[in-house]
Amino acid sequence: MSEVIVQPSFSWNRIVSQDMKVKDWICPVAELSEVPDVVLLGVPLSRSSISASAASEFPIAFRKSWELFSTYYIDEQVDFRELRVADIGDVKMHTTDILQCHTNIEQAMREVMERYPQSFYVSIGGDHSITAPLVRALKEGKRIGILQFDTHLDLRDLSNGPSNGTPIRQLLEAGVVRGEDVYNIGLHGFYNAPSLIEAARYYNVNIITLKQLRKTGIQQQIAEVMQALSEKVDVIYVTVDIDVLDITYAPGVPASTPGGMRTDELFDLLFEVGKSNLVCAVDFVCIDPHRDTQEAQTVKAVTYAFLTTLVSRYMHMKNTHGD
Ligand SMILES: [Mn+2]
Repeated sequence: MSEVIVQPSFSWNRIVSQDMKVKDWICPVAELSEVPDVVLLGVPLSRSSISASAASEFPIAFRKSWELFSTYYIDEQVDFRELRVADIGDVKMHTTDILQCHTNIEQAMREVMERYPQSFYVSIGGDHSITAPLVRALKEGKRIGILQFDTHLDLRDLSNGPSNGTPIRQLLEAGVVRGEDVYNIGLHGFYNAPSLIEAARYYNVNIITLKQLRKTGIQQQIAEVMQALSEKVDVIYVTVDIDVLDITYAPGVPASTPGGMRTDELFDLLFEVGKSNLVCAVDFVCIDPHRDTQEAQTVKAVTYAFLTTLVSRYMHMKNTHGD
């Protein structure tokens, strides 16, 4: 059917029962008769990572973790199994050619959007280089806001070609996104060179450091960012570089650092983000399952973050439609 989307090498035997697990709930797109509310796309690329990474293995590790989670969310006392989530498969990658991989990612995202124009898109990386082609596909004349959770600005110049350190720079240089519409949340410590801070100033990228976020509070900070974005953009793309988490919480990330965010903070942030109608897509990137602990603590944290985004979205949909 598609030349750039392939079926994943792993899928669950789904069992429908009262005690539903996420593995029984998310289904291959071919098995869903209705239009999905959410489309899941695996983007297994990690050749473009600056640090050696097996992030290309993450989409499968992510799918395998689904058996550990229920569709019932106790914090809000809500079961969100009626949200229709379809797994469309993985972007087909070229073995060595990164630019070809990026072309495939862009085309795959376009195909997903053409088939399901009203759905919410979740992309599972892969390293952070995948965000540039994903956002390019979304463009179509729209003004796009980017909410980026990251320990880095990802504004490296392109003299060494596209990598996981360049996606935001690429989008700014190509005029796909304006710097004033980019909000980076989570910078901390000693991990961004002065020239990159200068680039952020040059492009007017909005920086909210982790310290500032903690001072303002998660609810208020996200409300402020969403309010500001709603006055200028048509849609919001959320990109979650898991290296935003502290190394203790996310050992399975090549660039993870001390002094980062806690998992509960990321979950709370994504719960707030899920309330916005403007948010149309999210990606989770830079997780290397081969570096993870034996208990897969990083993989599980991402699945939790993904589910938190969806449950918030589901609750918001229910409230908006009143049924
Ligand atoms: Mn990044």
